[in-house]
Amino acid sequence: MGGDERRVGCCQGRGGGRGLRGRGGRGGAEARLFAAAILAGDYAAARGVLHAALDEGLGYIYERIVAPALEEVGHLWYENRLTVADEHLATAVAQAAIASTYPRIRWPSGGPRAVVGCVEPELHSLGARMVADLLALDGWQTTFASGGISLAAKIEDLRWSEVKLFAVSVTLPAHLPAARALIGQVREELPEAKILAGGRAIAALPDAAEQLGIHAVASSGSMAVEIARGWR
Ligand code: B12
Repeated sequence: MGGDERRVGCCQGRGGGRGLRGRGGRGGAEARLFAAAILAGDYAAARGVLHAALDEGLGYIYERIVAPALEEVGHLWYENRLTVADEHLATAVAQAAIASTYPRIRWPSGGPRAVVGCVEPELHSLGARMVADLLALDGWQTTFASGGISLAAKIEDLRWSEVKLFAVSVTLPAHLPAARALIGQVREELPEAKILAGGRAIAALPDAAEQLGIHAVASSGSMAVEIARGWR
């Protein structure tokens, strides 16, 4: 890949995160192995790391292995040590490895309805996916709206009146106005629903819950699960 390509990636944004430095213990070692596997495009190795840790639960896999490994990818990208193509490959391999664990997980059915996703045009959907999966494992009937929640388009098929929890993920600060607008719509359409938000842009916002007019913010999927238990 040429030098120019290196300059048009995530490095245009701010903040590379701390990557894997300083992360010890079992999770740290697994995160390092997983990072090496996804950066090498080695699906079998990436899958192997996650399957070996499945007994610890999906929360452990997401928060101790996958998230720090992706943070490391972001860090290398930020430092111009990866191309955009490298980053895309690493993300794709990580997503495929995560998906390979799904058939081995016993997913509960039924439960109160939750909708989780990102506001358009946010493409950072992995964090939202993790939150959706952990809520589903905790007994929420979860709809993952992927990289774009459009109320107008989804109002029919999601049976909004039954939605008890609406969770939105925002990574880029530039997407906060769109998130604010969506939240306003949800509050109007679903006055009974609890609204939760998270993601990098939310974490960087002082008094995010107050500023956005929502019920709570959380910095991880497991924290989201804890908060949502009080709303069932
Ligand atoms: C993978 C990735 C991408 C992929 C996303 C693929 C996908 N399907 O998600 C692609 C290639 C699309 C991408 C694109 C871009 N990216 Co990018 N990307 C990343 C990377 C490497 C990893 C993100 C990730 O998945 N992390 C793992 C997840 C699990 O972490 P998380 O989202 O924070 O989620 C956790 C918590 O925040 C929380 N959470 C998240 N959502 C929610 C929601 C709720 C309700 C709750 C309760 C909790 C919660 O729980 C999660 C689990 O613990 C990061 C680096 C990094 N340090 O994060 C850069 C990064 C986020 N990207 C960045 C940038 C700049 C971009 C681009 C603008 C690049 C460009 N020039 O085009 C575009 C923007 C695209 C868009 N319109 O959104 C910057 C953002 C800088 C900033 N301003 O903050 C980063 C930080 C890289 C950097 N510079 O260091 N990116």
